[in-house]
Amino acid sequence: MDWERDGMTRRSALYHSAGALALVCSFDFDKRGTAARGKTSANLRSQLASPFEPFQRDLPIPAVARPVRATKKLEEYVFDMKPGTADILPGLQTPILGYNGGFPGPTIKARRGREVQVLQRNQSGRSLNVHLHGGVTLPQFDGHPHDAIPTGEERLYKYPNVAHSSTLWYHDHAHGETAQTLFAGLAGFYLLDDPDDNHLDLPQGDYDVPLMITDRSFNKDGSFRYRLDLDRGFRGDTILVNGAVAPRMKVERRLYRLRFLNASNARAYVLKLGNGRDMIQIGSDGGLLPAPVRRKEIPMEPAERVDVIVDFRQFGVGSKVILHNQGGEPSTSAVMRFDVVRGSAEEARIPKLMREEEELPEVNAERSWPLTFQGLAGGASVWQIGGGGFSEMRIDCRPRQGSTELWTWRNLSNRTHPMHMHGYHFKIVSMNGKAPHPGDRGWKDTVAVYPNETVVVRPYFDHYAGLYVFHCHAAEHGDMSMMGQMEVVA
Ligand SMILES: [Cu+2]
Repeated sequence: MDWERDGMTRRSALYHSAGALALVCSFDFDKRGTAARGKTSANLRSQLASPFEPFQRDLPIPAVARPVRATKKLEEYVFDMKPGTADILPGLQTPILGYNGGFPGPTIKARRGREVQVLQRNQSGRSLNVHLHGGVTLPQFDGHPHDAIPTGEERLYKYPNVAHSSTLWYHDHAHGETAQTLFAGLAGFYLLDDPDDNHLDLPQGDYDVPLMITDRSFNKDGSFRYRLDLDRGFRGDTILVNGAVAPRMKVERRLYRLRFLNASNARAYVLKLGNGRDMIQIGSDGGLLPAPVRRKEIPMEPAERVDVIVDFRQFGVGSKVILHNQGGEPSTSAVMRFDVVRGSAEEARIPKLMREEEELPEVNAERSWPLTFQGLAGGASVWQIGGGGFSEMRIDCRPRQGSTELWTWRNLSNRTHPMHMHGYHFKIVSMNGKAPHPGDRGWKDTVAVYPNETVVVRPYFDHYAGLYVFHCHAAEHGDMSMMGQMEVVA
């Protein structure tokens, strides 16, 4: 199936791409569309089309949060975690749980060297907490699963922003309930910028675009439909980018920085642009790579981030460039579309070198962690790390602050586990005996351990000492109960 329409007219491309997609919808929308016709005749055509057809809506960009107070050294924010509604399907309101009642939450733009404090007020009706994913924070601000904010109460989180520039995100981490709260909408971007990177002339402003990719299913009334699948994790039949069904985005013929985040519960994506045009990867979880890496396909497990530059000068005005999910079913194979609408003057460039390789301290310990699906007495099964499920009573290891270690994830199951470490970053040493892809050689906080494979990583326990968790970021796996604790000792 050829969805790529480089150089074709907009009209024919629109018809072609819409017709080519066999969409598996979770319910029949024609009835509701017919009923709604009388109400909004102005938008008749979009009412008649299935709301699950891709490229009908413009890409929303999550609002940038405004600090309530800001100095050179500190920015303060106040967020309310509360129920709200999202405009995802035409004519329907989708109930969500969100930061300030929105999905995605507001984007925090932070600067290296300037602290951010977020007062999180929990008005959700349930216990929550907040984890800044990829953040380097003291343990009391990390969102340990048992460190909850009861509903009606608030908590001040302090983020020192001592790490390099990187695409982070914040989300709920309530013990055993993250699959539900993440699914309900509690996720937002946190973009950490380092003024020292300004000389790289990367695309900025409107040309620096955060893209939160999630999957959902819907009930007839427009609400999210969740079905627990402890084995595979939740997999929806509809792709949302920044909360819109496979949207379209008008772009100019110039360089764009696209910051991909997989904020799905458990779905992995393999991103491919058009017929396989290059995306120039510049960053991963822990920030900028040493040098750009050209990629035609980018696999993304839950919680991973990949920053790319796309050069839209290679496409003519009028081109429609689809971002595909190579790993998807028919209804989840289109992620979004870029519509090239006009030329533009270029201010950015593709840098040759971005970041120096750090020298690491010697390896201080080696640890091996089998990942298993374990049957329990009574017939239930749980996911485990190192032969145990999560217990706040157990500390699985005590690395020394300032050291590096070698951790071997041995996946003895037939599901992929995106293994995530709080508080620190690691380098991937090998993936099933092979050197990692150049795009995976930067600092990481989440790594895919594929079924029956082995991944060796080298965490660097720099910055703060204290108690942090590490876990599988397939949310259903982490909840039940693929999570361990490490206490980094000074
Ligand atoms: Cu897992």
